[in-house]
Amino acid sequence: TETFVVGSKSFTAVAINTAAKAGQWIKTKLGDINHVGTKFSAQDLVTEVDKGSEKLIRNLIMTHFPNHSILGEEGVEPGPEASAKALQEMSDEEYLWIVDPIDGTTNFVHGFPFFSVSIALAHKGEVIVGVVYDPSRDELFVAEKGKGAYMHGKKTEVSEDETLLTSLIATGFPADRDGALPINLKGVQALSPKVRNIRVAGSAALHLAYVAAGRLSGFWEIGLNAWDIAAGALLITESGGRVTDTEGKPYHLGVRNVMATNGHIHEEFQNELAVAEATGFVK
Ligand code: 2AM
Ligand code: CA
Ligand code: CA
Ligand code: CA
Repeated sequence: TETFVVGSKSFTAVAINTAAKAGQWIKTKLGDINHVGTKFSAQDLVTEVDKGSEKLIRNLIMTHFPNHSILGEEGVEPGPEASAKALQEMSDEEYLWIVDPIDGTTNFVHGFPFFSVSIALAHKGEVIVGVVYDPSRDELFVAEKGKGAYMHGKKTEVSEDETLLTSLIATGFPADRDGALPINLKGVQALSPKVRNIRVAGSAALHLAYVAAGRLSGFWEIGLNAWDIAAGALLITESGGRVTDTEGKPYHLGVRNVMATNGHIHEEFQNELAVAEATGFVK
């Protein structure tokens, strides 16, 4: 339809080709990093590969859609305030590409093969295309608003788990800790006795793609940015799942505390997080 195609160039085709090209390039750089820098805290890492991947992605998108806007992690000053401001300034753009050039930089630096490239396209603030690419497994997840989500031509569907008891879920520990316990540890305390098990694998975008594909039944994380979530959120809703903030409010680009499930366990999941919040557990 007109929404997705300009001339002969489909938005989705450009998103797919760009994510695939960036991911394949990243993979050639694994184990070949000369310098690891830090951003907002000692645990907040960045490499020349993050920056190179973002450059490659920006160039490809700009070649095809020169009048579109691009919000990319490495084009924004580090820290939550700067990224919220950058999103706010750009969220009114008609077409906004939202890019995480490597989601899971810590894994990339350590050679732990769980990282991804995340590319979303928003039209007037609503995500219409989402692509998450995992170069280590050559798995590409793609969703178009209203048209479903796919992995290599096969429709993805969320899991059928009806309760936490049979659910494998995931979360992420934030980089900006500076010696403190991760903020979501009380959520881990509340949920861990209720679920089958919990994974903390290090790429929010890929965790979200796994919820879409039914490999995980739920995921939550505190303090993320638009580029971590936008593509994965569309993958999940187009696979039959549900994405909100941790208070159950509908997902939008400004959501930082995200909760995503197969839909069936959403309320139970949210109740346990609320219990954790109310009763405190670890501080
Ligand atoms: P990144 O690898 O692109 O930086 C891991 O829990 C998740 O948190 C990853 O998706 C990671 O994305 C993200 N992350 C890392 N540092 C962060 C920070 N300083 N603020 C918010 N999210 C961060
Ligand atoms: Ca980062
Ligand atoms: Ca990220
Ligand atoms: Ca990143």
